[in-house]
Amino acid sequence: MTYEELKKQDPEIYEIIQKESQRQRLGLEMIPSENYASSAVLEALGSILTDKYAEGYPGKRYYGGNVHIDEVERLAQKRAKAVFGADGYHVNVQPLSGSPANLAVYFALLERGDTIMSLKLDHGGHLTHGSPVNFSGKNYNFVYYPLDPKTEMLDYDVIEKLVIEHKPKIILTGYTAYPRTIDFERIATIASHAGAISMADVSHISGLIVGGAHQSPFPAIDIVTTTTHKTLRGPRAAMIFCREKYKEQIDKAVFPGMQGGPHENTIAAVAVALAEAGKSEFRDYVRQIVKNAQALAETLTAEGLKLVSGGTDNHLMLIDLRPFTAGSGVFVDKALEEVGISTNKTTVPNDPMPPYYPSGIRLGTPALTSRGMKEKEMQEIGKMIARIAKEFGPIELPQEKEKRAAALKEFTRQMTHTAIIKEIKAQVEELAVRFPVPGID
Ligand code: DSN
Repeated sequence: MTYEELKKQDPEIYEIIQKESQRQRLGLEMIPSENYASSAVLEALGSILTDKYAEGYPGKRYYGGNVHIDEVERLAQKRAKAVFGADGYHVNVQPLSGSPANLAVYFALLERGDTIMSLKLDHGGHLTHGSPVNFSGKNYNFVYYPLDPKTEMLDYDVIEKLVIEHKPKIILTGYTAYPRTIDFERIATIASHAGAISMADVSHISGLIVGGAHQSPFPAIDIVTTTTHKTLRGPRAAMIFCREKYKEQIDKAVFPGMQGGPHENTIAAVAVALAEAGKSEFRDYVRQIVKNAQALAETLTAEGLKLVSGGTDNHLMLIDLRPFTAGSGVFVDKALEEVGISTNKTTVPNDPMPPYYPSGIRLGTPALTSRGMKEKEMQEIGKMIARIAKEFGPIELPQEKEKRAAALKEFTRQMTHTAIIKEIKAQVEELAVRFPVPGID
């Protein structure tokens, strides 16, 4: 995009976008939930469709002039069902993002106080999967299943036992920090034996599902939510697939239940991304994401780092820093940011530390794969990450909570001047500039 008019009209915002473009070019984006949308997706997102109000659904709007908007939304729905192979499902493409999509499902199908079963949050669940500080945890009775303490993977026998004990109305699968394959059919069978609704939040792996690199939740799971901006490479938005029998409840929960006017420019951009995901190149792309993740995981392990569950089957992995010391995720995350590698600090299963000062680092390969990087680059990057983790992972966080922020500030001040940071930052830039950033270059 050239931003010519923006440069003239609003140089301040233009300059910020230029600085962010440069940060993206010179750095390595390894937050597993981030990616680069194509120029075509960005053009649809920045189109005049943003000007239209369209409360309601195609064929039944509360505003006039929606003849073409209806075409956009119907096309997005048709493409969504086709690329996901979701025959027999209805899809709502209006949720503004992943959290409202999940909340709309609960609002549609549950009464306040009803029971939902989901994965423990420090084991990989999302904020909207029952965090006590989130709307979900405040309004519904979440009960949790754990990962197996030895394998750090799902144990379906334990899930089944807990479902029989707690009788949830919804069993939720699909996670925000789980590096292994999910057996959707097994979850659906457990749910159906218990008379529960099965729900999968596949936000992280939806691109892998479309590209055939992960088992599909269709036709086993009753309700499937997904964001559209992660492995799917669309704009920031979400969709809800549901069996036809839930269509009315889900649509009513999204509008008028939780949202007003849908963002039809975003829905158009979702449609463009879905068309891109339907191409054969997308299958190659997602397979490369997984190959890259495996190459990265192997390098990190060979360098002596511990990964949660010992590796990955998908696009992400979690470094467990507890073998160095618990709570050092915040230092390693800061040091990686300083060299230009964006990851995020995260809790690891049974983390003794809180989410802001956790013991792990979550990272993934979707964005780097979109830039065209392959296994060779993952090996180089893995060695850089391992050097940082080994250097800064052993730094101890103060026991006293009130001293932690100051310790992080002092760490940041000193770390930026160290030789290792300067050396790796130069290596990162040298590698990054060789690979164009989609949507920018
Ligand atoms: N924030 C997203 C993630 O990083 O996984 C989920 O909402």
